[in-house]
Amino acid sequence: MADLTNSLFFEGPVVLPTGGPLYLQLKRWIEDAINKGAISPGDALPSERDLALKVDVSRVTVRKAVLQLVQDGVLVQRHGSGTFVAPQPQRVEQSLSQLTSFTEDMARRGMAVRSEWLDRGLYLPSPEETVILGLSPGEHVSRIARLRLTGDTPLAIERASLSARVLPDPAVVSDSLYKLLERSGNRPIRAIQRIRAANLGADDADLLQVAPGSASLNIERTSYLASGRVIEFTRSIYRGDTYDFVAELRIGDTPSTGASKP
Ligand code: 16G
Repeated sequence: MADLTNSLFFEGPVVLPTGGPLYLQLKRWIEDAINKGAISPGDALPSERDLALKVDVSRVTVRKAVLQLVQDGVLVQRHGSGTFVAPQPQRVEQSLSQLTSFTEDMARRGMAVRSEWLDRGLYLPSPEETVILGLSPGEHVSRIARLRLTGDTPLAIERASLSARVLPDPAVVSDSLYKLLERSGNRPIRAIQRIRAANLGADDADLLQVAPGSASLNIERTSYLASGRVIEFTRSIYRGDTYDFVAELRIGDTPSTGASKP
C-alpha cells in the first residue's frame, strides 16, 4: 500500500477537468487518476491538507469531493488511519456451459455466500412473467429478490420469478433456491441465458456499493425442467468489476470452408 504524497499522483502541476463546481472537478480528477492506474486499490489518499495545498483549493472543497467518492464506493475511510482507494474485490470466473447455482459457484471457489433479502412475496404476474412462465389465468407468481454477497462484498442482485404452484411460500427459501427446488424434484436441468452490458442506475449501484453508472452484466436466465416446462425466470445484475463469464467453444461438426460448391 503506497502513500501517495510524493508519488506519480503528485508529479507535475495538477490540471483539473473543466466545467461544474470545483469539488466535482476535483472528484473527476481523482477518479481519472484511479482509472488510469496512477493510484491503485488500497492506496492511501494524501491528507486533506496536502491535497488542498497541491491542488490549490480549499479544504472544504477537498472534503466535499472525498465525501462524494466515499458515498460512490470509490474511496473508503478508516477511522484513525485515513482515506484509501476502495479495494477491488477478487474477480470470479463463471462457466457458461454448466447450469449451477450461485451458492454452488461460490462454494467451488471456497467462498462463503450470504443473501440479503430485497423482497419476497406472492404477486399478480406481469404479462411478461405470464408468458415466460406459462402461467394459467389467475395463477400467482412467487418473486424473490436478493442481494448476493461474499463476506461484505456484494456481487450481484438477483430477482427471480417462479410460479406460485412451484413455490407457494417464498419465505421458505433460506440459503439456496436450487437446493430447495431439488428437494421437490423441480431443479432445472437446462437454461437459456441472455447477457448484456449495462450501466448501473443509482439504486442498484448503491446496493452493489459501486459508483452510479459503473459497468454491470445483466443476465436473464430462463430455466427448464426435463419436461420442457419453464421453472424459473431470473434477472440478475452482476458487478462488471467482479465477474468473468467463461465459455468453452468447439469447432462445429461440419466446418464451412467458405468455398462455394460447383
Ligand atoms: C444463479 C442463477 C440464478 C439462480 C441462482 C440460484 C445466474 C446468472 N443466475 O445465480 O438464475 O436463481 O443461481 O442460486 O447464474 P441459489 O441456489 O444459490 O439460490
